[in-house]
Amino acid sequence: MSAAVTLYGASYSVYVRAVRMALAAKRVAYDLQPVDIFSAAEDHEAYRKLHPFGRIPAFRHDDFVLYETAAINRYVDEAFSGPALQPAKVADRARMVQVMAMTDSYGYRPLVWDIYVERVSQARDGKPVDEKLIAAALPKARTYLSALDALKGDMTYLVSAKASLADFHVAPVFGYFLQAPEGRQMLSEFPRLARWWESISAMPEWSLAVAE
Ligand SMILES: N[C@@H](CCC(=O)N[C@@H](CS)C(=O)NCC(=O)O)C(=O)O
Repeated sequence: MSAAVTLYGASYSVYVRAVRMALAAKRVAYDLQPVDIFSAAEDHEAYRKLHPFGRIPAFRHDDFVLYETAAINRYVDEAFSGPALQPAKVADRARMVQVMAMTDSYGYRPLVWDIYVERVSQARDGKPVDEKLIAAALPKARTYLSALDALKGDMTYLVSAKASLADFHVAPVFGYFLQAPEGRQMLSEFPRLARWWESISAMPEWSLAVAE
């Protein structure tokens, strides 16, 4: 019998990983239905019925279909028992939403695409590396890390003393950024974020999220 919960996507995707972290934290069993959105060989026409914008992930719980990671993770937290993944205090919950939105708007592109993909993935595939793109992304990445560091302050996790959906949203972005030497160098400028990365990447949720 298939699980009531299906996550559509690929294990390499930062957004799929964010949802897998939440599902792991809530101990929800799920099927990971492979959708390799970047594969030209796959026909994604059927998938577009689930996600009209053709991004991953999409999510199904029985008959309920949802896309957009922030919405999926909020649903996962509220629909299933287990530890609360959103802070109890109104202000902390607002911070959580802020951190997730600023990661989407200002972090994902420079850290993952402009720095990790150019420096690590393109080089690994023997493709030309766009040094200008990397150089232009570095100040954007520093602004993002600086803002994240200021919001986190001395708390253990990004928006409260406990890991929340904000941490699960950001961790996969760091997971790629830190594979680039520029990412590791920049993190060393932010010791509080470096300690956060040590904590979050040691969580079983992280290992489960990146598993093939
Ligand atoms: N806003 C979407 C973003 C999802 C997204 O951009 N996923 C990437 C993979 S990490 C994707 O599907 N990219 C395919 C493309 O850009 O064509 C969400 O929150 O789920």
